[in-house]
Amino acid sequence: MRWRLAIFTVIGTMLILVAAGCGGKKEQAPTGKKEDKLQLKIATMTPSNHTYTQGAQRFADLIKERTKGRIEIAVYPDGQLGKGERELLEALQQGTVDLYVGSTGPVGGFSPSMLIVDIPFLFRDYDHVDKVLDGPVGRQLLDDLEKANLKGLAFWENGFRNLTNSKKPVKTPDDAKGLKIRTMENKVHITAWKAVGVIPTPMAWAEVYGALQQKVVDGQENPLAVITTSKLYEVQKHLSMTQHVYSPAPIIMSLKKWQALSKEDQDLFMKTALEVAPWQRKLGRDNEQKMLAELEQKGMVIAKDIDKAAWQKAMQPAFDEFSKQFGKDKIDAILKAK
Ligand code: EAX
Repeated sequence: MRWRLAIFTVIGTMLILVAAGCGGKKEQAPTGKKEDKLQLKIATMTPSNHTYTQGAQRFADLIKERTKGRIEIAVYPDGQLGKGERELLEALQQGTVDLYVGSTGPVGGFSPSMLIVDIPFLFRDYDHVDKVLDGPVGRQLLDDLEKANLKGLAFWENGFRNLTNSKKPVKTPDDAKGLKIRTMENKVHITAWKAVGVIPTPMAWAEVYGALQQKVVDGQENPLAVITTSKLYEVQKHLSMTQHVYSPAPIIMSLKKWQALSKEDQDLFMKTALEVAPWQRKLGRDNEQKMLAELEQKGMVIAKDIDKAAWQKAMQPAFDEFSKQFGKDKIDAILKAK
């Protein structure tokens, strides 16, 4: 009898040990540890050789190098992930696209405070731009994006915007009266062009080349880097160097995706985006003369000696209306930035 009890005791003990052992082998859930690989997508509306996309590629290369390949960011230029910048920003909010580099034009529709940068003739020159956008005013505008489920990392550059058209030489605001000009989906731009006396036609960027080609609109306005790399010289004859608005180009991340990063990775993304900013801005600034020469060589007729004071006066109603909306203190903080 005793020996039976001993056998049952040994078997029971073994069964308990085996059960405990199996239970301990549960699959380990992913820990989100450093070694977990992460693949992200960054989108631009402009071609591979445009400064947005060159900056995006440099950002991606640095992140891959600094995380030893753990984080890989694929660059999608040319509107591959959306037909316009507004659609890309909506995709960031949903988390279907992770990062974006693009004009502030449509951003004001998501974060109203950003509209201030699109006020005509607000920025004097590049030195003034850098002082404002790399200072507290710029940082606040980027931080305000969080209310729209977007994470603003840094201000990169689109550039000073110039008017093009297919109809006639335009030097003064009166020359532009009656032209149908495509604008960004931005109420400051629309107000400014209405004040000049043109017919503003807001449109997503992907539709602009075709609209110019089919003469649905007579003209558009963009910095030289966009005019050259998007080959607008193929559908536009006249360039007027109005430089009427400075267009920043923030690099923005989906807030959802930002919050999923470790603090260490968040610091790396922010540091790298800020580090790429001067490098990306320099690409456009250093090549302005080269781009002008290219556009002339491609057959564009360029009005360079523009009376900017006349354009500033013509767009003053937009300046006045939006200065009131934003408040004199905010406008002065920009105008007086040292
Ligand atoms: O961001 O929509 C525009 O005119 C923008 O400047 C262009 O897509 C580059």
